[in-house]
Amino acid sequence: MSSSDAVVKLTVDGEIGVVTVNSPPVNALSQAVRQGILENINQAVAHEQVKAIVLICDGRTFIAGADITEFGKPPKAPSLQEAQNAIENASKPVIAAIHGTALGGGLEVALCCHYRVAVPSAKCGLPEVKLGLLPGAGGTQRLPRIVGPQKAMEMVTSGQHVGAKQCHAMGLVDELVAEGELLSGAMAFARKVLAENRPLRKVRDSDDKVVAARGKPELFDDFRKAQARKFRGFDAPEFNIRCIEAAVNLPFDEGLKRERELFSQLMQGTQSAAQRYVFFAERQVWKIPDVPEATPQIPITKVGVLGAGTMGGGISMNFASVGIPVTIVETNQAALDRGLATIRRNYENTAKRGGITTEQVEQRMAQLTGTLDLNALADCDLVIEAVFEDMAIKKEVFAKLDGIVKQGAILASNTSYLDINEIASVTKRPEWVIGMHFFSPANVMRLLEVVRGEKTSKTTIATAMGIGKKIGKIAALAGVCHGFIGNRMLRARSLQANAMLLEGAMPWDVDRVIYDFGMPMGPFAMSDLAGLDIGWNKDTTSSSTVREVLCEMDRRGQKTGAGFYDYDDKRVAQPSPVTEKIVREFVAKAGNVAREISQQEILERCLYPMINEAAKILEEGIAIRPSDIDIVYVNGYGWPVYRGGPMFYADTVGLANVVASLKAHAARLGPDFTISPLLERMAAEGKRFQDMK
Ligand code: 3H9
Repeated sequence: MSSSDAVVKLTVDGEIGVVTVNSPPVNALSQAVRQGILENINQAVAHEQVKAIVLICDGRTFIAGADITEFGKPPKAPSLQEAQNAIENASKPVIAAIHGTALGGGLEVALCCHYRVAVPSAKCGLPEVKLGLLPGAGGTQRLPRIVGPQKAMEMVTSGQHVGAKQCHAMGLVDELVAEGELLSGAMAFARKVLAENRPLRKVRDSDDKVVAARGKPELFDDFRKAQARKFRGFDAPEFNIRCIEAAVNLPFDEGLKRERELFSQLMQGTQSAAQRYVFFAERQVWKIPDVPEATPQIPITKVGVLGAGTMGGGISMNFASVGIPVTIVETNQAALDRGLATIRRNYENTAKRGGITTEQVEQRMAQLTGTLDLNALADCDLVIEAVFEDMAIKKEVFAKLDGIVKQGAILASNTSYLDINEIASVTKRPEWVIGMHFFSPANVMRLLEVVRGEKTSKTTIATAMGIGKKIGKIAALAGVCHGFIGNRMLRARSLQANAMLLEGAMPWDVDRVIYDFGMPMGPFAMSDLAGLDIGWNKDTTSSSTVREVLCEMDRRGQKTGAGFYDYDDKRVAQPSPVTEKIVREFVAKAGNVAREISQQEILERCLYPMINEAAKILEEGIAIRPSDIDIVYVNGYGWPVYRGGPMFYADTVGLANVVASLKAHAARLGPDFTISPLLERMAAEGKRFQDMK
C-alpha cells in the first residue's frame, strides 16, 4: 500500500480497491501522477482481496488534463499511454469516479476505464484545441466510438465542457450518482458490476458508431464548411477533424498512430506554443505584485451605471447577468427607455439562440432599475460612469457623484483615454476612484482594462479586479497614460495605416493584410463599424484628413451605408470608388507619387510600431508584464490567439528583426517616432519578452 503523502494511493475497502489521485490544484497528469496511477492500478490488480477498482480524485476536480507545464520539455517515463494501458488491460473492472472536470488527458484516462460514473455537477471535455492541440492520448479515437463522429467533432473542435447529465444521455457516463456521495456511489456501482458479472468493456473495441459513418466523407466536409469562419487561421481544428476521420476509417491502433503523429506536429508548431502561453498569461494577469491576493475587497451588492447608451447598457448587463442589482441613470426618459429596451432585446436574442431561458430574461431585467435621478445612486457600492468622452463632463459628473454616493464606495470611469488622476482630483476620495474600461459590446467582450490612478487604494484595485472576475471578464491592470495599454498601442497602428494612404495604399489594401494576419477586420473596416464621426464635429471640420472629408459627405460608416467602404443593405462592404478618388486627391495634395506598398511593408508598419509602443508602456510601468499586454490584445482587440498577442508575436519574429524593420522604415514613421530603448536593448542582447520577469 502507498505512503500517506503519495500523490496517488491505494486503499482497500472490502472487495473494492480505491485508487485516489491527490495532486493539487487540478490533479494534472504530471510524471508523479502518471507513475502513481500505473503503480497503484497494477497493485490493485495484483491484490488478492480486490475484485473491482475505483479511480477517484481528491480536491476540487477529477484529472483536468496532461500537465501543461511539462509540454515542450523532454518526456519523462512513464508515458500517459503506459498508465492508460494498465487501466484498460486490467483484469478487474476499473471505474472512473468523476467530479469537477474530467478534461483532456483526464477524460482520456476515464475513457480507458471500463465504466464511468459522475456526480451531476461534473463536466467532461477535450479542450486541447484551445491549446492549439488535439487529444493525444486516444481521445480522438475513443470518443467517437461512444458519441459518434459528429458529436465527437463538435466536442474536439470547440473544446466545450459537457455537463454530466448530457454525458450520461450520450453514453459517455454510465451512471449519475448523488452529489457529494461520489465515492460511496462509485463503490456501489462497482459492486453492481461485480454482482451482475458485467464484462471488462473496452471503448476501443466498440466499433458500431464509427462504422456507421465509414465511407461518408461528406460528413466531415460539411462540418468543415459550416465551421470555416470560426476555424479561420487555426491549425488545430482541422487536425482534430482528421483524427476523427481516422477513427472512422482506420483500425483502432492505426488511428491511434495517426493521432500521435498529428499531435506531435501541432505540439512543435508556433500556434500551440502561442495558445499555451496565453493559457498561462490569462492566469498570471490577476497577480499584482503590490496588491497581494489577500487584500481586502469591499462587497459589491449594488451597482450604479451612468448612461444607458451602448456602453452603459452593455456594462449594466454584465452585473444583472450575475444577479447584482443595477441602477441605470440617464438624463432623459426617452434615452432611458431606449436603453432598457435594447438590453431587453439583447437578452431576448440570447434566449432565442438558447443561451438563457425566457425566465432568466425576466430575472435579469428585474435586476435593472432605470431612473433620471442621480440621487438614486447614493447607496451603491460601485458606480461606473459611461457618459460622453470629454474631460469637463467627466469632472462634473465625478464631483456630483462624490457628493451623492456613500463614503467607502468606488467611483469608476469607463473612459477609454482620459487621465484618471485628473478625474479623481475633483473628488474628496481619490483613493476610491479607478478606471474600468469595458470594450464594446461590453456584455460580450471579455476584456476589462482596470486603470489605477496615483492615489487609487489597493482595496479599490482588488475590488475592481475581483468584480471583473465575477462578471466573467479577464481584467488587466494598467496605469494612467493617454489610451492606457490597448488604445495607446492602437493609435500607433492607426497613424501608420493613415500614413500609408498618403503614400498610395487604399484602405482595403491595408485591411486585407491585417485580416489575413488573423484579426477580425482591418483598421478602416473597424472605423466604419465604430462610426467615422466619433470625435468629429461638423462645425469645426476642416477637410484635412480622408476621414473628415468622408464625414463631410455624410459617409459616416456602416450606420450611414457608406464610409471608407460602400455597404449594401446586408452591410456587406465593397471597395468604394468615391473613397479611392478622395485618397488619390490626398496623395497628390501631399505632393506624393503613389507607390505600390508591399504586403510585408503594410504588415510591418502596422504591427511593429504597436510593439514599439508596447515596449514603452512596459518601460513606463503602465503594464505590469508583457503577457498582460498580450491579454489585452487577444481579449479586447481580436488579436488571433494563435499568434499569442503582440509581444509573443514580436518574440517569434525576433526583436532584432523588429528593430531593424523600424529603423529601415524610420523616415516614413513620422516626426514623433522614436524607438523604445527597452526594445532596442533587448534586441541587442538577443532577449525575448516572454523571458522578462
Ligand atoms: C492534454 O490533456 C493533452 C492530452 O490530450 C495528451 C497528452 C499526451 N496543467 O484555471 P485555474 C493550473 S492538454 C498544469 O485558475 P479553475 C493553472 O495554471 C490539457 N497546470 O482554476 C492554475 O495555476 P496557478 C487539457 C494547470 O478552477 C491552477 O492550475 N486540459 C492545468 O478556474 C488553477 O487553474 C486543459 O486544457 C494543467 N492541465 O479552473 C484544462 N490546468 O494557480 C486546463 C490548470 O499557479 N485547465 N492548471 O495560476 C482548465 O481549464 C482549468 O484550470 C480548470 C479549473 C477548469 C481545470
